[in-house]
Amino acid sequence: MNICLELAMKGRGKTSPNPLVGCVVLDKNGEIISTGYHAKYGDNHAERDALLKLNIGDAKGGTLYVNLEPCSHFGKTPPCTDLIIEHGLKTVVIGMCDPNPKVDGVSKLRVAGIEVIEGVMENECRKLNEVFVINQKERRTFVAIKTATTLDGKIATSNGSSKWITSAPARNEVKIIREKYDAILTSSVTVNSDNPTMLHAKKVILDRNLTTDLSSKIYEQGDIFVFHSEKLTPKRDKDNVTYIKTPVLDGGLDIEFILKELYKLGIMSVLVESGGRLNGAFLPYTDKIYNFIAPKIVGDNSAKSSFDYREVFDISEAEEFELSDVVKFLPDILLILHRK
Ligand code: AOF
Ligand code: ZN
Repeated sequence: MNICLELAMKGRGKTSPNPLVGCVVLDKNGEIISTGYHAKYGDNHAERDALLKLNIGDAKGGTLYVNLEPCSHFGKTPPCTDLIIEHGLKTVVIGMCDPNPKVDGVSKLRVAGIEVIEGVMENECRKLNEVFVINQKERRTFVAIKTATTLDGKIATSNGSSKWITSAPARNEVKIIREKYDAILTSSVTVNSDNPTMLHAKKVILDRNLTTDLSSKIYEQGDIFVFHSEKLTPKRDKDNVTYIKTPVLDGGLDIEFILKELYKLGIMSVLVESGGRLNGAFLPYTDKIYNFIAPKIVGDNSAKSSFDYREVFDISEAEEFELSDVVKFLPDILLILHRK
């Protein structure tokens, strides 16, 4: 199953809205005779990729490992269960059930007389496909926030100086994290104050009053979706920019409306990279937080905080997250947290 997960990861950033899947086939003597993975959306499923490399008979009496329950429906490709049955496998070992309601591969395999072992390394498998699980079960975009702070939770000084809080290894990791998300999202405040490049295929900018300059670096590349107040009509056009009129709620753009639009646009996961206000606005909808921490202290209460959106008097009102992982990118660390 570990090999399945490693193979599955090769498809990272290329399979959305589909899952990351890897597959290993063993013959009846327990020798690995083939492997496969889902390389990109629309390509063969992992099981098909692995089995098509074999002749019928090679895997007879063998075992197939896959991190996700094999599909039993006709989608872009025919059901993987049919191919598994045709190859005469004796056992199928599955990491996790497919949350896609169209899929009932386990029963189909069992009816065909194949032994099915479920839930092997289930936690690791669920973690790998956390975006797919939320998309399938809740029919919404997975939301993550990335922030980089000092020890005292600051993302900039009071006058906006922030380059750089974290060092090169952490900043390089941010590029790797971005690749896992269908889109990155930021605000007009960040674009206007930091003029970031944010290389990505899809970028979302929340720009209520259309104050960002089309000559900003962020507009140079990628498909860009600008959400702005429905009261305004954009005057300037650029080929890679789509404008979306958005209702305004309590002085800010309606985040629920934006998330629904992103889902309709096929953006299955989004990484929010912005300041304290927008981070706060997205917090109620956030599944995951990446918090880089540099071993530095600003020590100024007027410096900008990573979350700054409300007044709180009782500590019990604090938003709670669960720590999933801690990784060193020395001299900094990365905390990965999930909603409790
Ligand atoms: C994948 N790759 O390796 C496996 C998948 O309509 P389709 O053909 O794109 O099928 C997509 C569904 O197939 C997907 O939602 C998931 O439930 C199931 N398994 N999908 O893209 C794979 N094994
Ligand atoms: Zn399949």
